[in-house]
Amino acid sequence: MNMKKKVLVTREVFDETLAHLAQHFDVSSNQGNEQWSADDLVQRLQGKDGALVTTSDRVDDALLSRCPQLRVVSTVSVGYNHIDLDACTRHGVMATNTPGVLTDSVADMAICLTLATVRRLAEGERLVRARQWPGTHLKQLLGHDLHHATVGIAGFGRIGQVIAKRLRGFDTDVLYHTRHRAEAAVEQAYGASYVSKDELLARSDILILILPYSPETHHFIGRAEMAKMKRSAVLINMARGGIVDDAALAEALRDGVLWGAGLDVYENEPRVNEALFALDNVVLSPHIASATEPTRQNMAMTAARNCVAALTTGVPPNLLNPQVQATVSRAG
Ligand code: 8YV
Repeated sequence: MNMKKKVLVTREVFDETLAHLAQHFDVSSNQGNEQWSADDLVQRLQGKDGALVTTSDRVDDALLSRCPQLRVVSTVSVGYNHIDLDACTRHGVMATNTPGVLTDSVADMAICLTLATVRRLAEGERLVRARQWPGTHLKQLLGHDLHHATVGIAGFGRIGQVIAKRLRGFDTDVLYHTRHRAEAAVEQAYGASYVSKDELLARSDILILILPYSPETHHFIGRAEMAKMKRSAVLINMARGGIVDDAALAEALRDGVLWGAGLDVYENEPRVNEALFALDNVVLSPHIASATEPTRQNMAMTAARNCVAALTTGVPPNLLNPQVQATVSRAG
């Protein structure tokens, strides 16, 4: 009799996700959403052929060396900086992600966090909830406008481009900077102009970060970069913790080097740099850019489909390390 392959789901997912996986595999899942240590994860992965993981699971050489049966790591995210792709390839493990299905929701949230920050929404909400609102008056909680602002986007992949599309509705001037300049037709379609990083820093009233995290983009925005920005500028981090030096940001916000910031992601999540809590000019959002019911459903189902394809056909959509196929065929 053919033994079913075994799959571990490391965090809570939807019933539909589990039902889809269960059509093909023997599935164990963490529906209680417990926080597992790296060792717990390795223990639970013993004998598993596949894993559905999230951004809080680190998949590196140390883990893969201890899980020799593993053939696929399917992350329920578009970002994959928590997965060492070279190590996966060396160990013959396919790695997949969920691009596309979260683009629109993350772009919506970029606009949401930008507006919340420039219009001081969280600060105002705190005032009302504290029962300290004295009633409206002319100079209360004065913010900045998004409409007609110059908005910079760092990172111009799928999500960056849709953010640019959304921004057109606000009559903004959109600048962007990215490693590989987009084609003229793309720039024209999204109404965005390419500028150098220095120009992006100097000209943006609002700077939205939506670039992938890697050793090259670590502290892409640090003290030196903040000093090049306008003192009236607002920084929005939609990308990954570590792209901004959060300690330097807290100082810049405290000292008036920047006017405000909106953060959906943090260095060392789920910890948040303590200095940020003391500041009113930062909006702190708990990494929810993709968190709508349909989008999270789609992400989980995309990850489940990736896992099924990897373990049944060996050719998953959204394969991040196609080189692995050479490794696997050599071994086979
Ligand atoms: C998280 C994200 O993965 O897709 C990404 O890269 O950062 C988010 O969508 C989310 O927390 C899903 O678990």
